[in-house]
Amino acid sequence: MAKMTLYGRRTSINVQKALWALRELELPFDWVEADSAIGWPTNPDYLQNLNPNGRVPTLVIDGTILHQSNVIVRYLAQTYSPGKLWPNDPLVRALSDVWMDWQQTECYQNLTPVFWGLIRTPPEKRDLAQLKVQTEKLHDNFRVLDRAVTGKKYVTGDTFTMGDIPAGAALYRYMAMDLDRPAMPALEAYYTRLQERPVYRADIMIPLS
Ligand SMILES: N[C@@H](CCC(=O)N[C@@H](CS)C(=O)NCC(=O)O)C(=O)O
Repeated sequence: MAKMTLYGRRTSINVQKALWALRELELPFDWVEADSAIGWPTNPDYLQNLNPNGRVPTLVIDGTILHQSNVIVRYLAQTYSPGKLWPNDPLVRALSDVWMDWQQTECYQNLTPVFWGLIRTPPEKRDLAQLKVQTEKLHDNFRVLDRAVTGKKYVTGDTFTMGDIPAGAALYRYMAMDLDRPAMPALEAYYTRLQERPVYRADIMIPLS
């Protein structure tokens, strides 16, 4: 078994994806809490030796350094969960990838400003007009996911795969923020289904602020 060390902080959605994959697969790893232990993101050693982007997560595997949360999830799935988190059928795997990339592109570009605007900005400093526009776009993103999981248990069908990890992490944020969400029954059922997983409840569903 490779020696793995994850650098991150629990409140980061990108770290949560890596953490979810590691814990879902019950893999042993060392955890380095970025804020307290290494003074992220300004620590020169971290920038120099681990992640020149100054971001988390970083996963070190037997001395090899991986950045990019979705890459980390894919690596762990392929290495430790072939045929399960990593679908063997290339087309099903591509479908998992669709939802991983959806989270990181379509969804994230709206989730980030809404999350920062609502959760990390004090009420008196919020740009409400801008927030309203971005929130509408975010609802549209999740309408897309709602359609995708209609008639399905998970994003690719009946089986939980790596594609559910980024989408599920983003979904928690969407559901946990105080937003006037449109009714999306399939999305709500999917969210309930994800909550059957102990790791989701323990590591993803944590207080937002
Ligand atoms: N594309 C990267 C993005 C990583 C990222 O943006 N991480 C955030 C935390 S969620 C971060 O480190 N932010 C640093 C900053 O905001 O200064 C990934 O998926 O890992």
